[in-house]
Amino acid sequence: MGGPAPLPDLFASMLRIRRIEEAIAKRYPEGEMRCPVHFCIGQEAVPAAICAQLARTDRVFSGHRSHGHYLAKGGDLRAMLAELYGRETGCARGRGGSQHLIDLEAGFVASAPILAGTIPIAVGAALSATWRKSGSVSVVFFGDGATEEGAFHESMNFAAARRLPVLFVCENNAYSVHSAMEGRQPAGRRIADMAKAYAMASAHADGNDAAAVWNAGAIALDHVRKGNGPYLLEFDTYRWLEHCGPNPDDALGYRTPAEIDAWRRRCPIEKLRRDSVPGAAEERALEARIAAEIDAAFAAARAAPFPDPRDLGAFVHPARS
Ligand SMILES: Cc1ncc(C[n+]2csc(CCOP(=O)(O)OP(=O)(O)O)c2C)c(N)n1
Repeated sequence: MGGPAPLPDLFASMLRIRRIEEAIAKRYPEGEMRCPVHFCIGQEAVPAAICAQLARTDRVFSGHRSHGHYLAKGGDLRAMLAELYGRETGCARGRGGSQHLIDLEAGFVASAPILAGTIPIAVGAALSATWRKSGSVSVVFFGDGATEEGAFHESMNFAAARRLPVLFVCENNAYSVHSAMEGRQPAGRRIADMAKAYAMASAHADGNDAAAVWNAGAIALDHVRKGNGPYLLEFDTYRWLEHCGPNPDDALGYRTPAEIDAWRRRCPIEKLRRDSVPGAAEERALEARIAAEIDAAFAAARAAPFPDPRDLGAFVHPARS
């Protein structure tokens, strides 16, 4: 791995995530997906360009906004959609919904909506990787809001003290639900700079520029893989839709129309399209492939059985006999 960013592959990965989420958003009002859904439309460059540099055996963790991370790490689309539809064939057997994606074969270990909840779990997985000498790294994705949880700081401290192979990836979209960064944190503070408090390496880059994300990720992963300890990456990006749900929320007033417009013009997919990655004919073929994959996955999910109500207590703790 390493080398220059494979822009056509990153474009394909970002476009696939975008089209899958658009299809979910379109069908969500039908009321058949009964779980809350947090979309990452507008934020696709970070999952695509970081996960493209990971081995299958590297382990990824995420939070409530996890579709992009799951898909970019190679998670099974059919199992993800079946999960959103609450079906037995879902990746969490229909018990978890959008916020509890998992695909162990793909190395996507967990997503969970308790803010910052998977950060210490990723650190624990890295500790176990060092004990087992497996050589795998833990990568955990989270938002700016999660950095305001104590678990984030405890995890950073422990990972740094033990020089664990963890890549912390903060997708800073400047909002925690409807609260802007300005109202939550001191002016001018960079999340990446917080790593200094733990003597940890860090960097900050444009999260809507796939090549910039790739390059920052390559440096960070090289550092982690060489046993130099953890690394914190902060990427600026922007959520296009409402915090939770399939609609724009431009009318709510917590974000200005000028800000929303400016970020829409910084679409990570458009950026590569402007740079002619890929050509128009290739893009048409790619769109057709993605559309066919999405149609088949929705059809399979909607045809799949629901879990047997008698199994309601299975797979939860404590298990019912
Ligand atoms: C411990 C905890 N506190 C509060 C919440 C409610 N909550 C869900 S998402 C969220 C904001 C998340 O913001 P951020 O981490 O920046 O991620 P983003 O939604 O912007 O991707 C909050 C406060 C929660 N899920 N868990």
